[in-house]
Amino acid sequence: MKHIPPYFLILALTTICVLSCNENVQTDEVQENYVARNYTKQEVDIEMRDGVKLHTTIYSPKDTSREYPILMQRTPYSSRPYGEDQFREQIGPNVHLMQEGNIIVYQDVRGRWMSEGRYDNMRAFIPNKTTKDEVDESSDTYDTIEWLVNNVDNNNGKVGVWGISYPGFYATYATVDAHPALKAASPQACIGDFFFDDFHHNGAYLLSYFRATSLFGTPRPNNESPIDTAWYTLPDIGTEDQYQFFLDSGPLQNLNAFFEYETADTPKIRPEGVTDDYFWNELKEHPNYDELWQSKGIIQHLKDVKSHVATMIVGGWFDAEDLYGPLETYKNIEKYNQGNYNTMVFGPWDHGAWARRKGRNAVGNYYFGDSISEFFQEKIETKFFNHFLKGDGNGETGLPEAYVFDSGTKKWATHDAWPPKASVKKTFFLSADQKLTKTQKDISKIQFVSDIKKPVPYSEDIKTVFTPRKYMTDDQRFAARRSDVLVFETDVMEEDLTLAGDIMAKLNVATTGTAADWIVKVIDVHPDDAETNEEMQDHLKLANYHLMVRSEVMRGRFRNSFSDPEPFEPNKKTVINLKLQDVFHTIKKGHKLQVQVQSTWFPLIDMNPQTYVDNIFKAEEEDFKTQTHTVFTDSSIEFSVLEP
Ligand code: PG9
Repeated sequence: MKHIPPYFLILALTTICVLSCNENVQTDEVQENYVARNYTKQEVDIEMRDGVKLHTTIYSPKDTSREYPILMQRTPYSSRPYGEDQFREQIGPNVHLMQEGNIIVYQDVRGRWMSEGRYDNMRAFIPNKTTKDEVDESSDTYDTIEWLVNNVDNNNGKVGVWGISYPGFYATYATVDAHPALKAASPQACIGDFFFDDFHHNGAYLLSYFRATSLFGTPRPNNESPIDTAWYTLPDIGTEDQYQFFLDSGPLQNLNAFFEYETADTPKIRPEGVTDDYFWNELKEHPNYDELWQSKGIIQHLKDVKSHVATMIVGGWFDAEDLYGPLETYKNIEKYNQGNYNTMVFGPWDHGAWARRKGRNAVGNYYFGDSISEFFQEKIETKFFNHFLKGDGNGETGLPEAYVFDSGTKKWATHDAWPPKASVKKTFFLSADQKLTKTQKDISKIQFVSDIKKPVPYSEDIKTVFTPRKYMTDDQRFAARRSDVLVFETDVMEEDLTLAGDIMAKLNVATTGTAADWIVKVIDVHPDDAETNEEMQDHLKLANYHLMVRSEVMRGRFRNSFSDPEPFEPNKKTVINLKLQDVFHTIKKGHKLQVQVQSTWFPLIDMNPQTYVDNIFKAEEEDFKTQTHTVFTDSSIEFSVLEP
């Protein structure tokens, strides 16, 4: 064999190794059939303490020469594909954790898909259980982990859980009365409470979630029996023009027909024999924050998370679905469990975008940078799980308390607390000349007609969606030019202003009616020389782009209590305190800070009749009235500002 200089030999051997053992080379992309070629799959029905069996899929590395931790996701969205010869293209929280080798587990939660039992949408936690029949998602997780660590080959006795959105809610739930083998939990965009996440925002119903309602509200045909194909149908409103459809459909009760379930003589779109109440009924029969909704929230149960469970809460600053959940989950674990390893990561993402690998990270029209999700997956998420599941788990991860992306400067920052300890409250006043000023000018008032026949669209680009997402960074110039949207704007910023933390709108308002919604939007007005990016819709330019940074609604009846609503007294000056979820955004020098105030936001949320009725889901056509609203200029907005 011809003498080959050693360095060529090394190069050749290295090349051969990379080509032949590329299975274990950390790569950004997933090779075809990677899972099938590197993992075995088994499906088991694990018996819970009450005898109900939950369908559980276990992917184990084919390399049995070493032990692995277990990474589990519990989901209402199915652990399919079903069948031990059917494999997902990718498994686990990210491609790195898949390629390194972990035992990856997916479980259909109680009452969903192939698991037995009765589903309960956001099942309430049962504290201090005393019998085997008292079961919830905490006990189901505990029993599942107990079975896994005692029955799955090659596991190292350590378990991590992760999940995005509803699976994120189950990941949070796992930390309550946690199994001792649970060492790491990453609830991501985790639902905290359906009265403040997803279906409601401060009591206003998200009409834009209309189609998603049946996903959770339709019990399986035989309820308790497993099923491996979707049994629900999403209501078909027959048009892409969701604004016009819901404007024409009038009061919410006109939508009941979409949710009438099967009876002997009126077969509708529901499976035969469905008799249970379901989610639409819960929504329309419980318009206030009553025992039903209160019992379903998980945030209240985060006062005793055991210190053996490290938590990393992940969210997106532009997540339209679950912002309350991850922020309140992080803050409450931090508040009540001082000694725990509890951190947060918030990036410039919409719902779950951090789990996707798209190179360019943008939300709707707005571009934030390249490979931000990839950075999170490789340098943050993988490091977190490996430390606590494969490493010494002493908490020295090298990761900060808060890894947060400034959506204004488009740069990551780290803080040892969230909100940052250096954040201070800065108040801006809404003045009659529609300026946003640091000092309060004369107390006067601004009025506008809130026309129920011409509600303010929530976007210029309203499509019939499963849930709305892209609007969170939409340009707000279309709204600014309407007479029923009040605009308050600073002069051009002479220096950067970094907003870091929550925002409190302290409005003084009145209405000629007896009910009203109040919406506040915080906007970063770009200069005329801002350069447009490729994600921008054709009719838009980044020059003068009114980037919505945060928005929120307060259904006025709940201004003093979410459980005990009350009407407005016509024409009486009334206080509305509206908290907007945290932001981390620098209004850069040369930009302007703008606040918009309006009373309709359609059909993101349902139309307020503007006449007080006990239950808007049962309001009649004649209850809906155009009214004149007033904002007094002693109203103010309190920002959390990070001083340079
Ligand atoms: N939180 C998200 C969601 C819940 C309910 C309806 C639609 C979406 C999610 O689980 O993705």
